[in-house]
Amino acid sequence: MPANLPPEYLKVEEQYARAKTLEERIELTRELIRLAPKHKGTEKLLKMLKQRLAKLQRELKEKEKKRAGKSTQAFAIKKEGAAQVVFLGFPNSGKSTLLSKLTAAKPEIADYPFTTLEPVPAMMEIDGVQIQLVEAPGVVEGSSEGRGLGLKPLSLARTADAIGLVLGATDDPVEELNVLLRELERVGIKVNKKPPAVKIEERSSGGIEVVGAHLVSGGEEHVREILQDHGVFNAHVVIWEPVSPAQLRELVGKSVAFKKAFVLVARKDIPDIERKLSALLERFGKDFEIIMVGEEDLEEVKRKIFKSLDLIRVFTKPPDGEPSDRPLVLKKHSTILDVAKAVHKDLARNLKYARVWGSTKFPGQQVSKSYEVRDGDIVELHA
Ligand SMILES: Nc1nc2c(ncn2[C@@H]2O[C@H](COP(=O)(O)OP(=O)(O)OP(=O)(O)O)[C@@H](O)[C@H]2O)c(=O)[nH]1
Ligand SMILES: [Mg+2]
Repeated sequence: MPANLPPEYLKVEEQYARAKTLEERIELTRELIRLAPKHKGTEKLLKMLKQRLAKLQRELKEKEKKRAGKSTQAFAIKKEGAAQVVFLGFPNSGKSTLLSKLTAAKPEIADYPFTTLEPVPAMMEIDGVQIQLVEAPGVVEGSSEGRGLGLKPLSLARTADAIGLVLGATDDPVEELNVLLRELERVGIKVNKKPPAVKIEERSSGGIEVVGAHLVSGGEEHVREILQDHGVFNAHVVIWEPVSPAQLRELVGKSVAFKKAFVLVARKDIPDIERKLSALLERFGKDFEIIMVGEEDLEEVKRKIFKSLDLIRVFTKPPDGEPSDRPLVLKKHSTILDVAKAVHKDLARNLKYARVWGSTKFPGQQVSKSYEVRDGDIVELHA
């Protein structure tokens, strides 16, 4: 090892030793190649680093190929209603019991693990909104590596709009949740974390266009290289906030997904429940909505599930007419223009203004297209 390596190099080398993901190792190896002094004494080192980079890139390709293959190991449930929520938990945690309380479904409930072997979809209605709940077959420690039913139950979490983590199979809810989160993490599902502020729109032609490339170290050229490494040659990329090249790789390679999640405590008759619940709240209360089933009435449970989806309901009304009793369901932070789009695209095109009852200062106040609507608003659109 040449003695005259600069301190920045040694720092990155340390980071490399601690790196967890292939994506991080690739980026740090590139960084080492860049930082290594270029002279006779470092030729061997550079050669080694380049070989390592090539090897890591091969491994990444292999991993992605495998992941694509694994999609055959996935359950798929067609989405219905305003959102799809998957119930994920250990076998015997009470998922089917919960589903039968919240919907009209009658899944088999029994006192042995893996009673449910196929996903069970069912519709839950709350305040005029239909939400699809899907019971996933049980997840166990090691599902991500093929134990139990393997990756199939976890695959449902990747496509759902939100995950309800059901606890109740063991006497230790904290440990139960830890295991579930670990299994999700291992298949690249990050819950209740903010995704990097990057939008990648693949196109059929036109090359790679990048807005905000200065927010990635290595700039536009590096962004292009990362996309091309993953077989993307035409895309419009917008970056709003600093993002590490490793994160960008994860996004482009679709090796991570960001999902909303909440916790459902399905059983309140475990020994020493009070103490265990407070431990759960202490450890996870900051990051997760923790819903106790049984303590509150079921309508309240449904309402909390709806709330954790970050959706809003808007009731449209014609001028001089009554508001519709079926709400439009939109994402939080939607605007008047989004409301119009949800009604009809022609209406969106010709929209001039709207009147709103609810979130505005005055009932029926006139607002512009960019006004952000709130849950429960009544909206009169004027074209
Ligand atoms: N004591 C108690 N038992 C419950 C409760 N909820 C469910 N059970 C029982 O726990 C067992 C498993 O319940 P299920 O609803 O079938 O659990 P599951 O999570 O769907 O199980 P799998 O489909 O096998 O993964 C059944 O015997 C239920 O009667 C509860 O709140 N308290
Ligand atoms: Mg079940």
